[in-house]
Amino acid sequence: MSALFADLLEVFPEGVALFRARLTPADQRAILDDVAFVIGEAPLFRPQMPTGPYMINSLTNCGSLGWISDKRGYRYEPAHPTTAKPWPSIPESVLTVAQSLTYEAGLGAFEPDACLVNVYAADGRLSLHRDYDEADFKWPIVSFSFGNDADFVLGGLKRSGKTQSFALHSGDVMILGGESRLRYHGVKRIRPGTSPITHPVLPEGGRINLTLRRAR
Ligand code: MD6
Ligand code: FE
Repeated sequence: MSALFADLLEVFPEGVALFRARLTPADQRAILDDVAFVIGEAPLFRPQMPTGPYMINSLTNCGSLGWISDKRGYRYEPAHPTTAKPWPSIPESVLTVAQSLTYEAGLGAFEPDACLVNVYAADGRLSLHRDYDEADFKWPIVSFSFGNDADFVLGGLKRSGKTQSFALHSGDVMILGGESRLRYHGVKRIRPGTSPITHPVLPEGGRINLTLRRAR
């Protein structure tokens, strides 16, 4: 690629689709209203990792299954770990966008049964990982970003693989599917003061990420 265009054209591996600014600020606020409802029904919590320390970000879930972690391991559960109530359902506002963009990306139909809500404070981050707790990796994962920019790292199929870094902005929707479903990835840092929107559920200087999955 010529040096002139290298900065303008974003090139990603097969199976990665990044829909920049797909959600307008009004779309983003409407989805965050639905996220506020989810958090009201299923309060945010900070899970303990099987290795001992607590996660840096707080999280909750919607859908028939929700991702949790404790000393017994990482897994999907049908109920909230402290209220013991079933997770609220996935809001239509995100479900319809996730389904149409998966189709648009050429990755077929998508029937998610789980949506992880990750809430980053200003100092939030997420270490390099791959999403490996789902039953069938043929299903993609669809990710929505809200609030401040995240410095996202996309790696290879091995932890030691080559990485590329780029920002995820509020309103971006990213899909990891196909050959890239099990790529390592993480969030290095959140960039304060970059959010184009405000909303009561967005922490000061922070960010919210939703990932829709098919767990079973
Ligand atoms: C985040 N995202 O953007 C973290 N996982 O805050 C993820 O961990 C992720 O963006 C699977 C697929 C897409 C993702
Ligand atoms: Fe992930």
